[in-house]
Amino acid sequence: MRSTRPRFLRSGLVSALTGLTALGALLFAAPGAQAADTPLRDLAAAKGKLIGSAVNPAKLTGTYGDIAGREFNTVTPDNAMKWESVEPSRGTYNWGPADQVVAFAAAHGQQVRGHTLVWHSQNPGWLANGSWTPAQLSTILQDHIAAEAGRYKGRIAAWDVVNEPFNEDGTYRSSIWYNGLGQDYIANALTWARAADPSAELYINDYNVEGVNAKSTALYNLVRSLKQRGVPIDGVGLQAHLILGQVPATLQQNIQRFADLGVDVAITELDVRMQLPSTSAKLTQQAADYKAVADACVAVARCVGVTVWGFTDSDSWVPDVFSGYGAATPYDEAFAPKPAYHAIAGSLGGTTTPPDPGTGCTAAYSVVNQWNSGFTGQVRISCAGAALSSWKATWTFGAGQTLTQAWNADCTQSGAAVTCTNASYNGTVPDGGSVTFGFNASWNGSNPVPVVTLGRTP
Ligand code: G2I
Repeated sequence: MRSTRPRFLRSGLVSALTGLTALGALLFAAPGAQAADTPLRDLAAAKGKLIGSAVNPAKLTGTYGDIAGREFNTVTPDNAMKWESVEPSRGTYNWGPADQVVAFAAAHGQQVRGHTLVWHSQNPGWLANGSWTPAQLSTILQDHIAAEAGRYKGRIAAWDVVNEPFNEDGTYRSSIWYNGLGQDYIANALTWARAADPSAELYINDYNVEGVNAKSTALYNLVRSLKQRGVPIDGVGLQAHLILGQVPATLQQNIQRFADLGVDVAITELDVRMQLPSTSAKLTQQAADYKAVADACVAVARCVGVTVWGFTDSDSWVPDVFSGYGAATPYDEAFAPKPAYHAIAGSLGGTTTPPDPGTGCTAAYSVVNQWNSGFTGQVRISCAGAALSSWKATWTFGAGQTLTQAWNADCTQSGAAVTCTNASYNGTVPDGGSVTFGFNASWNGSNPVPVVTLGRTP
């Protein structure tokens, strides 16, 4: 079985524990300090999953670069590896931006998802407007794949070799490739990609194939037939450009049926767009949608992970294309994590994020340090869309844990039930901001993460 999973460049679990210990020490030294949440990549790696984002190489500095490097264990160049970017005129290659993404990934111990070798869109004018015999077109395609996949040989974990080959009804999309070469352009592209980079996982990637429908069934039938013919195909990419509240009910079933064909599945371009302006209710629904997608991937062993198509609302294709829609990503335009971010973290097991329609805020619980008899916990309350005042966070310890000390909140425990109310100085969680409190507790045997419920004190 080919799989991207053994290729982690650092052990997520080990780095997560190392990071947690460091955070724990920080808290002991300065109990009032705000500690960061466990990065998504460490949570994902502990589950053997990938968590990624499309990235724009021109932006990989400052806060954008910090988040891209810290939170994700795979990156996909958003446009830099597309044909018009790398070969704007015939035989003249511009590798600069693509090289930047590959170098960034190497520096941050990340995989790269290559995107994309064969597509109907974003082709250079010389190619799209040329008139080619089938033999010429075939040579052009083979040369392009050999050049690009060859350049990055051994450095790309997975290639979206073929992008968006189907129409909504499951027929083949009319394109320069299908019209000129027939449906076997797909098999040939996969075969040439394997020859150029034998270690890369080879994918077909498409949108509106997340649930069981005519288009995903056409993709399913294609993959089955490619496998039967011995054509190299290792995975399918479900892009998942979704609309608020519309995660297909058959998502997990669909992932599973591809897995049962003997290929991997990746969620490759997740975003959840909403009609603007965003409200706390919409952000709560969006968090539930992100969680549903991540949960479906976590539930199927051959689902290798989830990549979001841009991690911040300031870097999303959505507002440019869907007028009046936006706010589709897990971070807002000012790089503050939204409820969707905490929902992904919750799905990956690190924190819990009950949607709280009453407050529009989320509470993220995490264990930031743990030793043989005790642990340090942290709860971060984040609000987006509305502020929260006079807050109360409650949970039930599931395995006999007992609070010994708390800071930045007044906490009491009665039996297994813990109630923490704000301290005098942090009773307001601003819209778009967060408040963090911490505690020490004892544990014995196991230390499961509880679900935190948010409320207001009377
Ligand atoms: O359309 C969303 C995605 C659907 N699946 C395939 C992905 O490759 C695709 O990504 C988007 C990029 O995120 C956009 O950034 O593909 C678009 C093109 O189809 C990209 O937009 C284009 C703009 O339309 C151009 O005006 C611009 O010059 O990006 C170009 C480069 O910045």
